[in-house]
Amino acid sequence: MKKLILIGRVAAGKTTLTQALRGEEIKYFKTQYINYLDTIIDTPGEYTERRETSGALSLYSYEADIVGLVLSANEPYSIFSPCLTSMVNREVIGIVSGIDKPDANVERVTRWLKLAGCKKIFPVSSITGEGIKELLDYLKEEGDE
Ligand SMILES: Nc1nc2c(ncn2[C@@H]2O[C@H](COP(=O)(O)OP(=O)(O)OP(=O)(O)O)[C@@H](O)[C@H]2O)c(=O)[nH]1
Ligand SMILES: [Mg+2]
Repeated sequence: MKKLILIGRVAAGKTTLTQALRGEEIKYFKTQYINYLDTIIDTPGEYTERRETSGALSLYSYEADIVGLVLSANEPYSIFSPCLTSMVNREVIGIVSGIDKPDANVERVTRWLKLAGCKKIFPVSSITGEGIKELLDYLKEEGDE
């Protein structure tokens, strides 16, 4: 599987998505530091939110094949600035998380991720499992089962 780094604000759903992609039990786990797993790099939301640490994430992205910008479907605004993807020389995909939420607005969040520069968008719910297979298929490499 291609290595994916997940970037997004606190509570965007990165760790829950990591568990869903890995077929693990879904349980709350606060990310306190960069969790470097075999196929996924899960980052703490504070790294994205704080100016002092957000630059480090572009350096970490060089250790991944694909960068995933995670934005929850019920976000009232986007923390990803327009054309942000030009900061890294990796493919950057947009992940709309929590599409099962009652106040989800997938269309609006998709627009924000496209504005940030993401060409491909994956709407997912780590709780219902919707969209997880599509994302896994995208990350699949030859020889993966
Ligand atoms: N309804 C719903 N809730 C979700 C989904 N994904 C995550 N959540 C909830 O959102 C909360 C935060 O999820 P996390 O996965 O811990 O968020 P995170 O982005 O890893 O947050 P940090 O580790 O703080 O950066 C948890 O209570 C999850 O249960 C989803 O797809 N649907
Ligand atoms: Mg987390």
